[in-house]
Amino acid sequence: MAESLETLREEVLDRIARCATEPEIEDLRVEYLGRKGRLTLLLRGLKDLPPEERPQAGERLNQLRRLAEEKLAARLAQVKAREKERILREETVDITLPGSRWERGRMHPLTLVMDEIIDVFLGMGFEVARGPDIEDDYHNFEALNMPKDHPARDMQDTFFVSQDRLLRTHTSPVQIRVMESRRPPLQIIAPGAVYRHDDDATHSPMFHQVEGFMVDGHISFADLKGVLTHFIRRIFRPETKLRFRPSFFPFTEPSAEIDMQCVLCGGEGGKREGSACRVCKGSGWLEILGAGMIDPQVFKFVGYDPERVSGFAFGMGVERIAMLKFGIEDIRLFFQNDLRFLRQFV
Ligand code: 2NM
Repeated sequence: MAESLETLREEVLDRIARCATEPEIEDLRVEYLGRKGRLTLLLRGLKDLPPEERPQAGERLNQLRRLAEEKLAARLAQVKAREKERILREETVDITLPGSRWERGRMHPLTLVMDEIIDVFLGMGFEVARGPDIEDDYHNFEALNMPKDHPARDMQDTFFVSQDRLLRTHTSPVQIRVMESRRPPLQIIAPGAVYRHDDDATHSPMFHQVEGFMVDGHISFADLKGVLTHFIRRIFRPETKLRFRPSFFPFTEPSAEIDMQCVLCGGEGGKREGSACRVCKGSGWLEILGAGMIDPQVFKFVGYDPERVSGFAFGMGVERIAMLKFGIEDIRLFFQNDLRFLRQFV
């Protein structure tokens, strides 16, 4: 007994000393000191010894048990302390390292131009109105004096969502909705995305318009000219000249297309010098706006008396203005999200 206890003592101390992790220590504790542990069983087996041997054997077993408990606790503390040191050593943060840069984003060129356009009209007392991208036939066509069989409907290559629902082909339906719900005097612009089945270097199936109108008792074509001339001269050069050409829209009468002097050649055209201007193809003029006096039929649709009110309306493509302002030749660049393109605008 004495000899085997000595062997056991050496074995326990040796195994404790070789424990390197908390789970190993716990396993060892269970193996020797648990309910069915080897030392526990030996203590329980004391009763089988001759009575005269029990006190001494009991004393020695208890000593060994206390020793094992002490050594396990000491080893546990040591392993924990080492682990803490390792964490402190390996998981330190070097606060003197340079930080990682935050990429600074930029405004999209269309957003820049859109905001600029809106600002000029806010400066003239216009309000901004918005409406749904998905419209019904009535607001997109019917109330704008384009009945089902109207040839002007063919001019629009419409994306239909269902029989009666479509992606708006212009923002004019916003103006209809404003006039339906409010009375003159009104000065409103409707900026937003519009959709047409069209896709090449100057046409995108989704693009942006700003349309607007002014309605009151005595609004004239002179008001139209004044507002749009001021607008163009704020967006482009202050001396820019405009040209009003007769045109046709179903929702305005009379209607006009408005040209401005070319942003590149300033109206020179360059034909006489032998090479036509790249931007205006030598004419000296660029088509930039459509406009007109709101047709009495449109007023009837929204419940206004055409005898008592008059107004003008206009529309423009934001991409076209941005392309002229920045000298961009392909509309698709706006939507490809190539950072080399997007980074060029402040
Ligand atoms: C244009 C050209 C001419 C226009 C008309 C209306 C409305 F709803 F008031 F009748 N909104 N926008 C209009 C008129 C739009 O875009 C080239």
